[in-house]
Amino acid sequence: MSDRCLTAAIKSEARGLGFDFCRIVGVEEAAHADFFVRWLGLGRAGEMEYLSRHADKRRSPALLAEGGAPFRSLIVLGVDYHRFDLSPQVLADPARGIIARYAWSDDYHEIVRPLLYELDGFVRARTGRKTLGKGLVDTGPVLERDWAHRAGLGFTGKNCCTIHPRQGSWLFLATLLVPEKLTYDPVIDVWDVPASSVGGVIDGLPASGEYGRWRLPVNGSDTDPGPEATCGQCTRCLDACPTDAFIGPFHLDPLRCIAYWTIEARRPIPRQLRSKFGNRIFGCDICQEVCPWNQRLAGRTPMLEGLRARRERVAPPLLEGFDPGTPYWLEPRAFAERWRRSPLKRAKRAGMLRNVCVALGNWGDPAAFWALQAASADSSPLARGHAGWALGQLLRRHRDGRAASCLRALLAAEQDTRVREEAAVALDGAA
Ligand code: B12
Repeated sequence: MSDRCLTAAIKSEARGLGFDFCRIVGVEEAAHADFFVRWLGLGRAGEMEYLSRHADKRRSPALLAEGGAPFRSLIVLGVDYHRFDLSPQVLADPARGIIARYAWSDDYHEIVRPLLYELDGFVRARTGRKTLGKGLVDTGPVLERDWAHRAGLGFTGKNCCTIHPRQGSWLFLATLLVPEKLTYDPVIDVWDVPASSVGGVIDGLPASGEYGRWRLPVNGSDTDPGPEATCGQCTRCLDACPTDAFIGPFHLDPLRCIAYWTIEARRPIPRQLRSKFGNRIFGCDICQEVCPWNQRLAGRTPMLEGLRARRERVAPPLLEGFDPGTPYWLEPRAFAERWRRSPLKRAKRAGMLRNVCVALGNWGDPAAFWALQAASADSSPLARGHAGWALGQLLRRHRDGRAASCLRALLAAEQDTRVREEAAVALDGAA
């Protein structure tokens, strides 16, 4: 089979397996490997220690071949996960906890990874290769957005996200490395975006008629992508971030990012950030929700069954998980059952209870008292500490005597120094 036929067969198979996008590039050095090293050096990875491993492989994915022939081709795949948008009323309802879109379905890692190996099996069946390719979806040392950009699957926006000019940025990325030489997609430095796909004039972006040929900052520098950057002068994502997590375009500091704290971090959320989290209890989509490239999308049904949004995972009422009938924030078994196959499992029950306490504190309604009282007696010090903070919010706003007694009781009985400190600060702050 010629390179060209094999490439066409792979793309058609990828589509058949449920991938929305498939572009192929030759393996070379990652374009922003140096930026990544500097980013790590600034301590941006926080608790995500896995990011500092295998620096050489992250720079040169060819090195990921273990024993077999070196990888020559990188197949970049995209799965569209845009289902529907939440109404502004739901988004702003402080009594609900908003979950990031990517987590509305079952865990994409578990669904997409086997498909990568199915795709690899398809290639092996045609080439007779005995060794395995390497399939990665968020799971290995590959700068996935760099490769998506390089392969022309989308461009990197100022919010760091890979944006497809027709589908927006609600995309999962995945890569499959194989030793076969394939026919590579041309590097795109001029996108052909039909003016009709852009709904009217958007502030800071060129008028729709100007979209026909819109240059990518393929050779732009880290700090100055130049006037031809695909985000134009638009800075909505940078401006909308409630925690000011963007140091500048293309540069996020996770230690200020709601997604980092609510998904990855096991430590307490810094007190000065908590009030800015609003009702986001797992991940955050704000820098994508405001992006003009995401404003003109129609919802769609996923090709992959497992990636269907499950309504009960979108914006659950904050108090639901404390109800004796559905105590999923309080009881490990109820948590495991309610969030089976969900990406929320990554934060673990204690991490989720921490996040929910922050949202309850931000809601600040006296109705949250009994839930916070239960959380203040939880087995996890992380949860107890954040319950203390949230009780402090009730006390501060409503002079809620129940909150004050609960905090005093917590302070009297607590052994953990951090939790004691939270309770003391909460009582002090309200004094
Ligand atoms: C660690 C990680 C995080 C961290 C750090 C994110 C970050 N921006 O660094 C945290 C926990 C905060 C996070 C959050 C989210 N993540 Co995340 N995350 C990752 C992971 C595992 C590694 C990313 C990484 O290496 N970060 C280090 C920084 C330096 O790299 P980067 O953000 O990719 O930035 C690139 C650009 O800034 C570029 N760059 C720098 N300067 C310049 C200049 C120019 C001109 C250009 C063009 C590019 C450029 O270089 C970098 C390398 O490519 C990837 C999977 C993977 N293996 O790549 C998923 C991944 C990036 N995450 C993903 C998702 C979905 C999210 C969230 C939307 C989840 C949510 N709703 O809460 C948010 C989005 C936050 C954001 N705006 O980035 C998707 C993104 C898909 C997409 N369309 O872009 C990925 C690819 C996972 C996947 N397989 O689908 N994530």
